[in-house]
Amino acid sequence: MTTLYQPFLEEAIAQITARLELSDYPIPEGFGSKSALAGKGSRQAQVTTTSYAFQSPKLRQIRAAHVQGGKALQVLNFVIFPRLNFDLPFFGGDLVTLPAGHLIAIDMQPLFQSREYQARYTDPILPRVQGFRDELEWGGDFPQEARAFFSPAVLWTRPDQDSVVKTTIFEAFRTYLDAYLSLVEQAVPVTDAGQIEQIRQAQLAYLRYRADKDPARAMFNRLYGREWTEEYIHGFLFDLERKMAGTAAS
Ligand code: DBV
Repeated sequence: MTTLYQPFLEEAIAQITARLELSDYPIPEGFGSKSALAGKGSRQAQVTTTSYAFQSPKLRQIRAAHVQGGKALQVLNFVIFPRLNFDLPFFGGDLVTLPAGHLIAIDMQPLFQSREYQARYTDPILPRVQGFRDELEWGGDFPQEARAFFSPAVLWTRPDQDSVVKTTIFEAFRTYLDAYLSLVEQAVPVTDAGQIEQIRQAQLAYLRYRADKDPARAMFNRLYGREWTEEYIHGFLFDLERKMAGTAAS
């Protein structure tokens, strides 16, 4: 069975387990694992989406959605949402394999696009990841409105070969996450109320964008229906607004 991104998931869990004080993050009932049959006739295949979620003292939610549907449908979407009293970037990994090929986005997604923010959160990363950016071709068309949410260190590429995913992309993923966890280790809490409010607004803008534009929505709708999909997106994948409506999220 093809599970192209299983080693990525295992690498991520190994790194966060080794470097963070982890505890479980609740996954709503019915969203831990979901399966459906997709396709017709001899092409029919079971598609299973498995969810993973953790938290740590500085990170509000560390979560993964792993879609496994055979050779032509594999996805690992792995995102880290810092707590609102840290101005850390998000870690965003979108590793996607569809019949048309592979699509890879990995970045430390910034809260702010200022030069000062880049100096703290992009400049230390770039030297470690520039080799991968040079080696892998730019993935082309990129939603214009998404640009605000990416850093100058983004890796965006559409490799032709599985072997590139298993080698170079794997090394890149490992390196970005390792660099991100170093930023987390060094991060100190923000105490200024005005600054915390700016962080909150920036986190909400990111979250709303991702929930509204989730490129997986059509796929999930087809597989599991609309009701399940909207609940998965707003109740798990991008849950900050719900959590803020409940209690004071931090
Ligand atoms: N993307 C997600 C989640 C996914 C997921 C939660 C659980 O945010 C999968 C699954 N991404 C996914 C799939 C596709 C993409 C594409 C299935 C293919 C959609 C398709 O072709 O049908 C980065 N992901 C993409 C694309 C980009 C990203 C730019 C191409 C989109 C397009 O062609 O329109 N990651 C994505 C993104 C942001 C990010 C837009 C914005 C902040 O962090």
